[in-house]
Amino acid sequence: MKTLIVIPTYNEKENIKFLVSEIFYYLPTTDILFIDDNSPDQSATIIKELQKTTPQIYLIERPQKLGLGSAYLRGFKWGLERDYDYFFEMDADLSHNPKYLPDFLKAIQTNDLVLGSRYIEGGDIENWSLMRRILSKGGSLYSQILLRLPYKDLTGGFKCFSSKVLRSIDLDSVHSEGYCFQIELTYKTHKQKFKVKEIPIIFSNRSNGKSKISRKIVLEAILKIPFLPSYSSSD
Ligand SMILES: Nc1nc2c(ncn2[C@@H]2O[C@H](COP(=O)(O)OP(=O)(O)OP(=O)(O)O)[C@@H](O)[C@H]2O)c(=O)[nH]1
Ligand SMILES: [Mg+2]
Repeated sequence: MKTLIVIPTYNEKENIKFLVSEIFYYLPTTDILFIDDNSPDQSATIIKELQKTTPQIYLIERPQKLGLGSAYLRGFKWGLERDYDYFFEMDADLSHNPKYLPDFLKAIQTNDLVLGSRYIEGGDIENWSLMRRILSKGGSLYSQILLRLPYKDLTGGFKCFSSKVLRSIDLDSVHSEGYCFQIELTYKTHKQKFKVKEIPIIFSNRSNGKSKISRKIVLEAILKIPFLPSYSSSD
């Protein structure tokens, strides 16, 4: 059972070392693939330093900030070529606590996609502003209604896919980035009748580094979500 944790990074140098040590504490046999977009803070240098002693760490470097969605797609394709069985999506900012990794791995044995959920019993958010809560919860509700999806947390980015899902989704047809990317992938998985399960996670606000969420990402989600059913009709 080969697992790959795909982690996009942009200016995460304060978080990488601790994140990696926590991941290996909870999932010692996993591989990690970082996709770094030429972070000005030299995050890639820290990753390369870790690679010297840890062969399970991989790095793809892209020339400029190209967005979270395309970073994940690049990582998934890399992993599919190397026959990984399970693919995690995870942020580098420690908002996604590695202690949940074993819960995901257990749940994925009987499901095809596992979503880390802040909005089911046992899930929660620590230290988020009211505005961020409204955006995230509002985005989930908006998508739940428009796309008729039965899942409570659609904007989250702590997920585990089985390889068969990623092989059957046409990854080249996915063109969205932030929130919309997360919603689109879950929507496409659901449409193909794969088994999706939410497990509770407590999400903590980043303590180091800056958020990359922008007005553009929010706008993308608002504008594109109503049209996802027509974009996805040929899948
Ligand atoms: N490679 C790459 N990584 C990115 C890009 N944008 C964001 N990231 C990374 O994607 C992850 C999520 O980004 P965040 O800034 O934490 O966004 P967020 O989690 O929606 O926002 P916060 O909750 O405020 O942290 C982090 O690991 C970022 O470093 C990008 O354009 N390219
Ligand atoms: Mg974050």
